[in-house]
Amino acid sequence: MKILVTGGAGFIGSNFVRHVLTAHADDAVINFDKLTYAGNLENLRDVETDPRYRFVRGDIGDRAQVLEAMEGVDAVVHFAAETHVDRSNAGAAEFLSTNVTGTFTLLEAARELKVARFVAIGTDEVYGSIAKGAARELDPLNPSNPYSASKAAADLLARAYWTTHRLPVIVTRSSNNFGPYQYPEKVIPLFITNAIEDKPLPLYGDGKNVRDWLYVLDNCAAIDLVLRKGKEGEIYNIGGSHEVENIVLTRQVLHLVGKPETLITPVVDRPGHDRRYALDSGKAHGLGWKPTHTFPKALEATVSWYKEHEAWWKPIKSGAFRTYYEKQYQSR
Ligand code: NAD
Ligand code: TDX
Repeated sequence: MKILVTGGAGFIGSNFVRHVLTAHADDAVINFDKLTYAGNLENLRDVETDPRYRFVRGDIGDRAQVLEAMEGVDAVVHFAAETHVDRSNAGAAEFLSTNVTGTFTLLEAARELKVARFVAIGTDEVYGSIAKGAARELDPLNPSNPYSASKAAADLLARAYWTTHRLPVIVTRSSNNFGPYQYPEKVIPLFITNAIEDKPLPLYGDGKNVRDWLYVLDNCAAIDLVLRKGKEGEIYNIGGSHEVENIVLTRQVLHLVGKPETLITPVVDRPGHDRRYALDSGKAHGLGWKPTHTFPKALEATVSWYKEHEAWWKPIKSGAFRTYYEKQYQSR
């Protein structure tokens, strides 16, 4: 299978590219990525000489670039997005252009080229905050922030291309991922790297917001299965089934890094901060997928990875990046 992966230089995308090249000897991957602040070719240094892999720098909103890259592929797996909630709260323009218009451009191109499979990577955030129970695929969408609203728009647009045009679209909605190569603005890599550097861990609000954590390699396995065995026009929730309060997670990170809890620093809450996400992943389980990594072991492996890969994250955390979270920290 020849697969066009959008956003393959980002966190989940790069793990997915590596997964496909490792698991499927006959597959080829084109990684189409704009290389925004979140895209990093270091994430795939180990595969860049593989003859089955090709990188194309391009913008999913650019029709000509998209058509050229998509020509002749069997499937599209679409990860490319603006992904950080705090950034979307500060300014949402890029979220709308990439997540909504960019997805539209890809869907149009896939329709024109009659691509046989289009997997649109969505998120549990589209369901909004869930006080009790777990979201199922056909539950109403209720996004709270500009990021999740833009993802909901993309998700609905992708589904409309199935309903109206019979473009063979499948949507996955996963819970919070963690693991190697995650940009250190997201809570787990931010807290691990801050702890390593003896810097404060800025915990939003009362620290009792709950996220359902999924190891990135388990998500890659699920997406791969959906790509090959999923049913056209369907949505699949992909949850880790491991809910943790942020304060508990923060203590676990500090324990694994070997740093004191005095580094925990309460800061003002994120506006519109969703209290809890939870997914019912029964449908994906029915397809034959289950997470194979336990949360404690996966978190330990992730901490070790960041300890061993300072050369990857230290350059990212220098310069302009620092001002972003320190601004929040100072405003408490
Ligand atoms: P990321 O921010 O690490 O990477 C995004 C990638 O997309 C980067 O390589 C970036 O350069 C690229 N990109 C951005 N705009 C582009 C454009 N206009 N054209 C081409 N490439 C562009 O993201 P991630 O955390 O790996 O998330 C990947 C996908 O999974 C996203 O669609 C996100 O909404 C979804 N998702 C993420 C999580 C999570 O916990 N990280 C959970 C659920 C869903
Ligand atoms: O400094 C922080 N302090 C803090 O308390 C940061 C960055 C986060 N948090 C809290 C907010 C959330 O309750 O930690 C939790 C996780 O925050 P993020 O890592 O920003 O993730 P979240 O907002 O849950 O969104 C993530 O999961 C769904 C991804 O960024 C999205 O791309 C994905 O769709």
